[in-house]
Amino acid sequence: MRTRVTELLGIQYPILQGGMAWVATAPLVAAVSEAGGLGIIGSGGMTGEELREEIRRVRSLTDRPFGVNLMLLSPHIEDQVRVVREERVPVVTTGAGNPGPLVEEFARLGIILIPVVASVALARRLERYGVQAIIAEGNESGGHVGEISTLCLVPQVVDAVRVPVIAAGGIGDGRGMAACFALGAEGVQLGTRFICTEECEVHPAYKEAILKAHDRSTVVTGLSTGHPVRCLRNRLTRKFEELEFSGAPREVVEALGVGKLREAAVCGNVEEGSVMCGQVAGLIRDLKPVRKVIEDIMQEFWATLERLKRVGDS
Ligand code: TUI
Repeated sequence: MRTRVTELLGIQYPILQGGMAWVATAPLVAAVSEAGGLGIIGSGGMTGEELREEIRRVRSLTDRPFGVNLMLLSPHIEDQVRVVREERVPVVTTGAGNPGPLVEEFARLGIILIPVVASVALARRLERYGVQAIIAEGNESGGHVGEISTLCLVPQVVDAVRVPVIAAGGIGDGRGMAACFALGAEGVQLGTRFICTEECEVHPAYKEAILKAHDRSTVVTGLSTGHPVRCLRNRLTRKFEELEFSGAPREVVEALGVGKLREAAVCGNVEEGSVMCGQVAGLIRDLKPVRKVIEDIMQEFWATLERLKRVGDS
């Protein structure tokens, strides 16, 4: 399969694995790249030197292209940028902010920078800066979210820019991928689907919680802080709701979230921790190897296109 995304990244399938903090570590990243997609390290929560170790761990497992996601709100962002530069990581994705100041330097070093955006305005601005592709992420996604749904955001970004657009948010199978291609995307990024894989190192209780989830299991907390986060409804999110509805000051609401993703992802505390995942959790019913996830998505993608060709035939 060839799209501008497979050509740009040198990969077999236009499938990226979201760079999820505390979740997307070397075994998952390498497995996705080995299976023909693009694995991406989630650097949020890592120091610069921890990131360097993770990059080297990926390189010990695969020779294929891979990426690093830089969470722009990370307290270690400057060190992480230095490490990415020194290690000559082939691809960098960014989230939760505007990576404008990095574009020129990364281009000079041959590092492909693909920002995640949640609005048309930022997509336009970053194209002017010179990024080579854009990930348009809808509000269905897990973790830090924007306001616009994937169905509405992706075609608006596709119409606004000339660079290839990768769709993210709400994609869990080949039907979702086909839907995004119908909107004009040339690649997809999936996070939640890759959590429920054998290779993902997240705590087993985190995977179990996603497998048990249904369509209405996720909520967005932290809207009042300006940093909204989608995660599974649990004791922690009920505390967030109480605080936010009672009009607690921003710092108090923000303090409740500190360290909670690690609490769920590493310690497996899925009641008091933040189980970040997308609305697509309700669609994910099985835990399987990464290679099978990618094969099944591609098989269903082609079957969907065939089915659509026959729409209207009696
Ligand atoms: O970054 C994400 N998702 C994330 S990051 C994360 S780590 C975390 N850990 C603890 C608490 C909270 C978060 C978990 N999930 N997705 C990419 C994304 N970026 N979605 C939306 C945006 C975004 C939003 C606003 C990108 C740019 C933006 O622009 C603001 C500006 O400066 O114009």
